[in-house]
Parts: sequence; structure tokens; C-alpha cells
Amino acid sequence: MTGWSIAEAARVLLAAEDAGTARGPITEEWPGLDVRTAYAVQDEALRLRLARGEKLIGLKLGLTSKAKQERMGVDRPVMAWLTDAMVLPAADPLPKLIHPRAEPEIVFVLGARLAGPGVTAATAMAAVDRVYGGIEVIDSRYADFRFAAPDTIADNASSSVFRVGSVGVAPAGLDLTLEACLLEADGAIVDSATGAAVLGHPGEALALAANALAERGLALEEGWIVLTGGLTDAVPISSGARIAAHFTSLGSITLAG
Ligand code: OOG
Ligand code: MG
Repeated sequence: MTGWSIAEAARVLLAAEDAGTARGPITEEWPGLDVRTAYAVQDEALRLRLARGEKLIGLKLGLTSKAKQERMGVDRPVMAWLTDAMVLPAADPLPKLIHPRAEPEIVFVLGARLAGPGVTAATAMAAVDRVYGGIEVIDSRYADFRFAAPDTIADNASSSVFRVGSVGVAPAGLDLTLEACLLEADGAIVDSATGAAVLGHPGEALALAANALAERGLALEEGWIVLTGGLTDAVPISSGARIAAHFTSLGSITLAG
């Protein structure tokens, strides 16, 4: 296809998500899609989501752990928008998706606005009201999850739905570098990590987001949910699968495929 534009890429990727169909990487057809342009595609897709009634509720980071970067072959963290339509309440079944994968994440809810530049992990953590465990379900709109960094950024970093646990803890009561997570699939422990897997401390991911948003004239807002990125490699969710993430202090989160 010729005639790619920010608006066209946003429309195509949102349509693929709505239809549940995968496609090839856009960068193969539009080599001009660089990281900066890809964030503009993401922002345009957010505009379309808001226009259809979704509400902006926060932000996700991705590719913040070595496990995730090595699996995806992309060595830089990415950010993407979260809307209320992506929240998967505890009682709800998983919607029909293309090729969902589950990953355990440490989740922050902000008690104050957080604006860069110059935010450190310590100042970032001072803006956190509560810490939760969560499971993010990623579902790339690219066949076989094959993409370059600009592709996945344009695709809202493979967002689909996420579930946040019911145990919220004040950050002062936690050592997030040591907060451990066991990832269980169909009764077997398939992976494990501690919070240190995310850039040494998940507060580093929050600081990175605040500083990167500042370059685009944006900030993290009070009340926002922030997913700090998969602690481990993501596990494919086959039909009927039972996935659970068990955290030391943040409870357990379960999901049925
Ligand atoms: C990109 C999104 C990664 C995470 O937590 O690392 C992500 C992908 O792997 O498809 O959400
Ligand atoms: Mg994730």
C-alpha cells in the first residue's frame, strides 16, 4: 500500500484490533515510520478511542525487563495509553483476541501528578499512592508478534486488556526490588522474577515514563494507573488455560483463557 500517513496507520491498526485480525509490520510498507511518528500514530489512535467514548485512565510501559526485550528483539522500553475499555474486571471472561499472551506486572496508582524532566525513581515513587499486582494480556496486531520498535509503538504496545489484583499496598511498606512473582500456567510454575527485573526497580520505569512524556509536553496525572512492564516473558493463553500470578505481598491474580 502507498499513501501511509499517521491517520491511516492509526485507522488500520484499530480496525485490525476491532476485527481480531493480524497483519504484517507497517515498517515493511512504510519505512518512514520512525519512533517519533509511531507515537503520533498512537496518539491518533487514542483520539479515535476517546471519540468512541473510551476514557484515558493511565499508561503502560513495555519492554522494561531483559526477559521481554530479548524475546521481542527490541532493546528499548516503550509506552502506550490505557483506557477504561482495557480493564478486565475479576468476574469477566477474556474477550476474543488474536493470539493473547499473559505477563505479570507491578502496577502503580498515582496519588499525585508526576511531571518530568528530572524525575528519579525516588521522586517517582513519592507520587505513588498504592502498588498492586496485575496481569497484562498482550495481543499484537502483527502476525507472530513480529515487529520493529516503531510497529509496536504504533500498535499501542500490543495492549488488549489487563487485570489488577485486589491487594493495594502503600509503597513505603514494600521493597519492590525484592517483591517476587511466580507465574503459573495450568498448575505449573512456568516463570518467576522479582521487581528488580524491571529496570532494577519499577520506580525507574515510572520515572522513565514521566521524563519521556515531558519531551512530548505531557505528564502523568493523579489517579492514573501505570503498568510498569512484564516482569517475565509472556505466556501464550490457550483456550481453556488457567493463568495465575502470585506475588509475595501483592496477592494473586488469576485469568482463564
Ligand atoms: C510489546 C509490549 C510489551 C511489556 O510489558 O513488556 C509489554 C510486546 O511485547 O508485544 O507490554
Ligand atoms: Mg506489558
